Amino acid sequence: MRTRSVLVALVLQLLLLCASTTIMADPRSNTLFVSCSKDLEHNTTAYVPNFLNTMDNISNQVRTDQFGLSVKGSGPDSSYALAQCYGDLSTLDCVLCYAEARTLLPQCFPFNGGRLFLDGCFMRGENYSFFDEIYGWPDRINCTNSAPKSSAFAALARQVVGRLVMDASGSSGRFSRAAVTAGNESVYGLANCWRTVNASRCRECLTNASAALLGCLPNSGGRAMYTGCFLRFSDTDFLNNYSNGGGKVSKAVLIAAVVSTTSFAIIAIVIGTYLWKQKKIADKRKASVEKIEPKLLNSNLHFTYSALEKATGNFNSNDKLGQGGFGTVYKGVLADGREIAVKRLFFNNRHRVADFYNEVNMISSIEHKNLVRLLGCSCNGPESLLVYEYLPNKSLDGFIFDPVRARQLNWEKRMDIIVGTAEGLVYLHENSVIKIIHRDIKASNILLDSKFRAKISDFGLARSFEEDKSHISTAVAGTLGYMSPEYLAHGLLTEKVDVYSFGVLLLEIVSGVQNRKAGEEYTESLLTTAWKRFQSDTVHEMIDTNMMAAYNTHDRYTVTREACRVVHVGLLCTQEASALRPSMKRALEMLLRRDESLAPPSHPPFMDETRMEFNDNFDSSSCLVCPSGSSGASISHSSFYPR
Ligand SMILES: *[C@@H]1O[C@H](CO)[C@@H](O)[C@H](O)[C@H]1NC(C)=O
Ligand SMILES: *[C@@H]1O[C@H](CO)[C@@H](O)[C@H](O)[C@H]1NC(C)=O
Ligand SMILES: *[C@@H]1O[C@H](CO)[C@@H](O)[C@H](O)[C@H]1NC(C)=O
Ligand SMILES: *[C@@H]1O[C@H](CO)[C@@H](O)[C@H](O)[C@H]1NC(C)=O
Ligand SMILES: *[C@@H]1O[C@H](CO)[C@@H](O)[C@H](O)[C@H]1NC(C)=O
Ligand SMILES: *[C@@H]1O[C@H](CO)[C@@H](O)[C@H](O)[C@H]1NC(C)=O
Ligand SMILES: *[C@@H]1O[C@H](CO)[C@@H](O)[C@H](O)[C@H]1NC(C)=O
Ligand SMILES: *[C@@H]1O[C@H](CO)[C@@H](O)[C@H](O)[C@H]1NC(C)=O
Ligand SMILES: CC(=O)N[C@H]1CO[C@H](CO)[C@@H](O)[C@@H]1O
Repeated sequence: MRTRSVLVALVLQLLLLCASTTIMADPRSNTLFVSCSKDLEHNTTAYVPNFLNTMDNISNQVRTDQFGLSVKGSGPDSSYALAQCYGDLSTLDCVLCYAEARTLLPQCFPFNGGRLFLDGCFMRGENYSFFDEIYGWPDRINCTNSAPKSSAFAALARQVVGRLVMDASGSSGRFSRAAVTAGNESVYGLANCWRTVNASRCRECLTNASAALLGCLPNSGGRAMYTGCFLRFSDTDFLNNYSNGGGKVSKAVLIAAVVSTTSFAIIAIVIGTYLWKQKKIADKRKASVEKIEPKLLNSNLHFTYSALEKATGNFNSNDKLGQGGFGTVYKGVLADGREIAVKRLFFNNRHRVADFYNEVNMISSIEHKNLVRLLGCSCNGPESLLVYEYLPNKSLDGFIFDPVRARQLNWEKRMDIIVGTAEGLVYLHENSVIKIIHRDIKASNILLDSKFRAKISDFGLARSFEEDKSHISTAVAGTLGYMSPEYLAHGLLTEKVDVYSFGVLLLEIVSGVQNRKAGEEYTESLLTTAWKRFQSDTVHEMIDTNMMAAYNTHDRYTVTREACRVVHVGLLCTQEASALRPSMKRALEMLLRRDESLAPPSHPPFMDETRMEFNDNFDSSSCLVCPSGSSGASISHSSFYPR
């Protein structure tokens, strides 16, 4: 009898464990709709730090509350923002959905704001207080494409949607969910207003939205995306079995919890461990600041703020070399005549400063011919400054994407840049004392010295493997167009993220075309073009004509052959499955051993948001413009990719 009840308890706990794993089931982080504001931002220098601050603040709130609200600055450059997950997402799923939204919002720049509807969360930023708005011009309904449903379904849907509206506006979390079955028809739905909208306004928003949404019937479902609320119904169960923010606790969790109180202990331990880990990471960051500071101040890595102010002529805008994601770079000349580049960081708060010390401490110990040397920093002035060696020829993007300057980079030089960049990355991944994932490899981060040798710059985003290995990072940083699908969607960070970006870079160097320029998101990406050309044996058509013009017929043939091979390696590096991408070391070997055969890229690479259908089983032996080396799948996959 006793063993039996123990058994029953065990089974119940097992069931609960299953339930708690489905709690992390689906962040629904697919993008439904992005709408950028119509006004351009007013003053970049004032706006960007406010924006970054707001995002930081919201990230911290979302991690505990599934909701964040922040205001930074004043006047036309102020940054108001809000993020909220729908009430059926668990904390972890919410963080995942938010991480995706967080990478999308900067796409609206230089417009001063935008609204993002993901299937699991909402985010909005503006330069004014919009928190009680419920209507706006981008409000819309999106109906599911389907065959018409029965009139019984339509009647049930009307009833369910009506109830959702009443329940959500009456609940403290402004959220409600429903799963109702009548006869052989089922309707699932959720309604959510932003927490800044009061009950009566919430009801108004949802009432208006529901009236429009029910116009989708007799289709099987639809979504209403309004400035102040979100409403969805469907004939399939898209809901997560988790509830927060005043909604109803899902039945499965409720029953299990009532029957077995020990289950609470399990939940408590799981949540406790999670919070404890988070706190430990935060503590570690804090501790590292306090530990490094005195060491740095006494070392020759330290520059005084006034010396750097003087060297750059008070950060004279004529000496501005460029602007990166984390700061503006100026040219400077020190009192002893040394030329330097000074990076003036946007941020200056505690958390960011920790990263900053991290960068200085880590990179100053790293030296390689293909990495920009960090000479030191100014850490105790009014701003955080990094001091780098100065490179006269600026960055690769200034050459390959410019029709005139592109001619200065013939194929031999481009090949040297490719190999140099690969060597620098191999060093970061495999040889240095601390392994580093760069995270932001792109043409503008490849600087060129006076002999056009490649030097990788901007380690601002680099972290050591130890702390962040495959860790879900809420501060997903990087540049769209170069970001691998797993990093973009899930913040999953491995060295394969750099391999992917490197692959994109290879295609850009060969073609002289930038992968995806801001504001042109719906044009075909370079990756798509390369993949199609590879399949139709027309890779030679994408080679930069500005570069080819200088070659005679015979040399053209050689260059075409090599460029084709580089495109092939680029496609291998950008395969959707990160496990199939080669390591940087392997990619370098492929580039150097020019007569080794390469396997065909086995999976279509990630292409924009929509996954496109491609013919996977093309005949690789017919790759006419890649006469030797590039074609043929003589090497099996297992020997090809070291495990
Ligand atoms: C932009 O803002 C910065 C910092 O507040 C200020 O120094 C600068 O003068 C402003 N520029 C313009 C064009 O208003
Ligand atoms: C975040 O923003 C909110 C609202 O503007 C503010 O009350 C709060 O103090 C901020 N928190 C931090 C850590 O800056
Ligand atoms: C927001 O920015 C726009 C464009 O820069 C400006 O015209 C407007 O006055 C700003 N709004 C507020 C409330 O400052
Ligand atoms: C509706 O949603 C589908 C799939 O999410 C999308 O392809 C389509 O463009 C959307 N339509 C509108 C009008 O937003
Ligand atoms: C439910 O039953 C009705 C009639 O009994 C039928 O017309 C309808 O197709 C059924 N729906 C489903 C989803 O099976
Ligand atoms: C709700 O907010 C609106 C405007 O945002 C206001 O006019 C109304 O009085 C508020 N209602 C309640 C009950 O607070
Ligand atoms: C719904 O929104 C439209 C457009 O903003 C507005 O004209 C209408 O009065 C609203 N209807 C209700 C019932 O609030
Ligand atoms: C939620 O739980 C119900 C059973 O209570 C199950 O049928 C359904 O598939 C679950 N939904 C999800 C999304 O896990
Ligand atoms: C385009 C460009 O700036 N090229 C320069 C690269 O560096 C060498 C040496 O400093 C200069 O001579 C080139 O003009």
